[in-house]
Amino acid sequence: MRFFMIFLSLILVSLLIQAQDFKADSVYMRTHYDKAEYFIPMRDGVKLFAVVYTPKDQSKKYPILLNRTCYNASTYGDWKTYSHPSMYLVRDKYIFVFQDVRGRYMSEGTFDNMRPNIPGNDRKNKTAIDESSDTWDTIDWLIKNIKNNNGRVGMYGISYPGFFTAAALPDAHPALKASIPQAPISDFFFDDFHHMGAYLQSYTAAFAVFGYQKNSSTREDWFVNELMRFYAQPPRDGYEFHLRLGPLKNITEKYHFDNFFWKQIIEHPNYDDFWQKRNILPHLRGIKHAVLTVGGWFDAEDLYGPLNIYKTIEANNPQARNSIIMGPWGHGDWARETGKSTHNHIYFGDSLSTFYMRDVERKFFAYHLKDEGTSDLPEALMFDTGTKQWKRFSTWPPQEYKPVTLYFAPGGRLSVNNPVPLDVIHEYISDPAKPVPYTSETEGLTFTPRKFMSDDQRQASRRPDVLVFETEPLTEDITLAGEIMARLRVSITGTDADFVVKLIDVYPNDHPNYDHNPKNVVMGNYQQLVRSEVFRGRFRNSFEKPEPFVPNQQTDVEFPLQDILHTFKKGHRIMIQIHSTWFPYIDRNPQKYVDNIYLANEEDFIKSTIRIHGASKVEIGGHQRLTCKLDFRK
Ligand code: PG9
Repeated sequence: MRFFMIFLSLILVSLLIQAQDFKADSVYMRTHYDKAEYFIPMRDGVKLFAVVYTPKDQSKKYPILLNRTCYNASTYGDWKTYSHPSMYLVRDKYIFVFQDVRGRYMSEGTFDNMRPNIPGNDRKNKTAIDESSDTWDTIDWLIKNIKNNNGRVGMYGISYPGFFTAAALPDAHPALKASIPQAPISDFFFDDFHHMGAYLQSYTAAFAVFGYQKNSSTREDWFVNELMRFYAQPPRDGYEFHLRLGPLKNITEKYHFDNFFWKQIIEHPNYDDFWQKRNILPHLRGIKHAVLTVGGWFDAEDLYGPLNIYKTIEANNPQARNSIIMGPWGHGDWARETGKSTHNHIYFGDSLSTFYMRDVERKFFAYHLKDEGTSDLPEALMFDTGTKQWKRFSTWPPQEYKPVTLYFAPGGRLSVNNPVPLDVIHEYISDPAKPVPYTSETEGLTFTPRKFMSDDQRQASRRPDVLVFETEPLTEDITLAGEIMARLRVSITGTDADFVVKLIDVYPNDHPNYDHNPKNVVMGNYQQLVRSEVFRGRFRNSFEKPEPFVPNQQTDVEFPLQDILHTFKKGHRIMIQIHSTWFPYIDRNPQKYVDNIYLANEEDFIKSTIRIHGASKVEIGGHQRLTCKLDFRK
């Protein structure tokens, strides 16, 4: 008992120290830095607002760390947001600059979501602007006007600020020496608002933040009233709320009738020029400085972005020092330490966010911006979400593990590397009136979905409209690492359909529960989601030119799921689930082809029998990139 009391008091003391540290850190910023505000002129005359924190100790020169944001620079540095820098950077001393991007909060100009990049060689008009030019002009001004800087600049940002960090890479200012795009958005047709052409209905409330131009410079959120259309009396059951809402056109009539971004979404239901020119991937060329891309394996908002930004830079910029770190994190979790590192019900280890902030990010900037320390960062520092260990790779996708192909055998058996007869058929009836829930729990109205990425899938596997295939308990560990490609051979009785493919780790019956979970979260036989993706079947031949299905005609539907690094341990089972609704994470496909689902009517929503034929498979891993007909990840 005495030992227990000592142990308990040690825990309490460490928690108190952590809390004191955090409070001390906040006081530290205020006592060790001077704060100033500037309006920085861009090449077209528009002025962008920036908050600058400069170390009081002027005995030496410091690099500048720039964070460009659409989320109100005035609130950064006061520790209300996790997008500000870690305390390791604050104590190491930098000149911190937080800037409202064009059209947001205190900055002048008009906001444009994922503003299209104008390639440098196309920039005939010297006052033409984009996020790259705004960053170039900002850096140039800072270097010339902020005293005591050492002439080097680093950039970082999480999520949309991660996009602004990535968008600064093309035609970068020569003073930009180190960039850390974190959960960066790369393309809104594959990140955030859409996944493979399907709309994320779970994002519907978020449009309020991005769909209204402000009338004047402000430090306050000007879109609160529009946000309150959803949150004045927040629905406690998001599934019920969205189901009662009916077709997407009711969102336009009831909520977003004056939202410019929603209008753009519904006027561009396909991957047309509006979306293609907002894709930053094709512009990630000519990069000469160090880039570290950060992502979370369970990031429900931006997972496509970090993986494809890293791979595109790797493919197009042999001379760039380009690396990636992927941890067992949800969106932005690496920037806030919670002690135990968990994602929803799953425990992955302790202080993994501190490891990132202290041993990765801090060292990266110190090395590239201050010539301090060493850069022992590997090409890819990836967390195995099965063994719960960090692994270092010289390439990603890695070459250390054998690729695996999974086939769907009769009786719900998942066949590993053994094809099944082509005449095998599995089928289910998909009913948009009773869509498959995307969470095992009742979740209120989300701003964006998060917890489900490692959630228990037992509630889905027990439904008749979900196909389930699983192996016998594994006789040895098997590591699946790298890319994933679903290659389905389907036929449907309707004329359109979505396809959801999930890779799941089925725990053994005797797996212990985790003490951070409520008692009702039983980890025995837990079906942990490892990776999942939806594909809107109309885009199977082209994201720009959708096509209806011919009823009952066998058709190929191929699409990538995002990468993984997961060891399925001995005694666990590998499971694949396939279904056609995933609600309200994803909007319901009417399953009767209509030109624009955002305009569909109630009567367009029909039941459909979905058949998955024997030629279907899921390919996982291997060093070679897995390609398919739609090579949109340029
Ligand atoms: N990528 C995240 C997001 C973008 C747009 C809507 C909602 C979320 C983010 O910037 O947090």
